[in-house]
Amino acid sequence: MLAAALKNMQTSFAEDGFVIAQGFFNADMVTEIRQRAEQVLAQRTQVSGNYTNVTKGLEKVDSFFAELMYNGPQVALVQQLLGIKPIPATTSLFTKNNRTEQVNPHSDAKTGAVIWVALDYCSYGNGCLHFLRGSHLRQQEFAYLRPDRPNDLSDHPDKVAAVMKAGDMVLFHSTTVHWSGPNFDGSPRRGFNCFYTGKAG
Ligand SMILES: O=C(O)CCC(=O)C(=O)O
Repeated sequence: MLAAALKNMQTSFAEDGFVIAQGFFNADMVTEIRQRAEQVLAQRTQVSGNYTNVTKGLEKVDSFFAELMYNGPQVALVQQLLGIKPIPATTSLFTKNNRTEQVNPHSDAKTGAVIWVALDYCSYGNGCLHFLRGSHLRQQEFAYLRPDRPNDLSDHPDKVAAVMKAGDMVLFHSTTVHWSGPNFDGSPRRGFNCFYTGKAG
């Protein structure tokens, strides 16, 4: 990556709390992630908490995901944005097949970063991710948010809809507030994430 492009990404990540790397994964890689993740989903016997659309721990079922989380091309970029070595934690698949599947505004953890890869075209119509720009710098203000509790931030002035094509990757601080709405149009909306903590232990 060109030094200027990296610098821009670092600035967005530091100031906004998230940044999108367009076309980070090529079509073959997207197909492989999709196929392998769908296989894990097909074998799944339990749902994750309240969520029918979240499949956690893909790396425990298919070592492809462990390899990707530990050694994928995103790891170096996460390190360059975070400024410290990311510690891999877990991977998940997020589907969104019906209007009731939403993830309410929340942040993921107090340290580290997350990458979320679009496996389909994701827009407002099928429930793309939304971010609250700069919220990673205002943690106290948003500490009340929980993913399983509705809180409508759709009119918040700092809201950004992350419209993404398959293969685009968004990187965000674990403290950045994000959510995803319902799938209104019923088109596939799959996302794969890797969660990295900022420190060991
Ligand atoms: O894909 C989604 O709908 C939610 C993703 C999310 O909350 C996350 O990656 O932490």
